Amino acid sequence: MLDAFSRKAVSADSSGSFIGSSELADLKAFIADGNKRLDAVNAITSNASCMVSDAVAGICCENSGLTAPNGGVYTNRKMAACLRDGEIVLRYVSYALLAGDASVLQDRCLNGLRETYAALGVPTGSAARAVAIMKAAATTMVTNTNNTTEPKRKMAVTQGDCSALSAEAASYFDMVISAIS
Ligand SMILES: CCC1=C(C)/C(=C/C2=NC(=C\c3[nH]c(/C=C4\NC(=O)[C@H](C)[C@H]4CC)c(C)c3CCC(=O)O)/C(CCC(=O)O)=C2C)NC1=O
Repeated sequence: MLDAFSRKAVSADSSGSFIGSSELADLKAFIADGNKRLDAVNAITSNASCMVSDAVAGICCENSGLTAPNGGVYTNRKMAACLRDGEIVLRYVSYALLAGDASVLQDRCLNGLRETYAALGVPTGSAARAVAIMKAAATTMVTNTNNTTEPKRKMAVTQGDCSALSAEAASYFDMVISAIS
């Protein structure tokens, strides 16, 4: 598993070069935005169960076949597995956002997931849609612009521009979607 710092060392090593000034500037920016990043991770993790249940409810509303006999979440066992998978994905996205690097998500969550889903007959289109709903929710949580649920979900944080962190979080959700699609 890599983070923003070890990633720079590994890529410099692969070209046999020292860490250059542009890499150091990137890392300075990473440190300067550290508190924002922690707030962004907190925004996601404090709302995780709401985001997961909302996303799974969403796919079930959009596609009634999922809860019908032989559907993807038909039986409590499969519904429980689906909710758990949503939580796993969100947890690994939050780890990647904390580290500023996707390797933990890629290596420990997404590696082989497409094959697992194919073997079990988990409908990947619906799974990707659930991830897309979580992405929409998470990006509004990170920018603190969420107004689709109770207003109390807005967090008391120092005002600032979190658009870059929101875009970074979005890119991790996109990796999940492309890994299973
Ligand atoms: C380390 C990270 C990690 C991941 C990512 C993971 C995923 C994962 N999801 C599974 C199952 C599953 N995943 C789902 C998920 C869904 N079904 C749907 O229709 C929805 C679209 C979707 C929810 C959004 C379902 C229903 C199963 C059970 C399938 C079955 O047993 O028939 C399984 C098979 C074993 C089990 O049932 O527990 C694995 C390994 N496990 C891990 O340890």
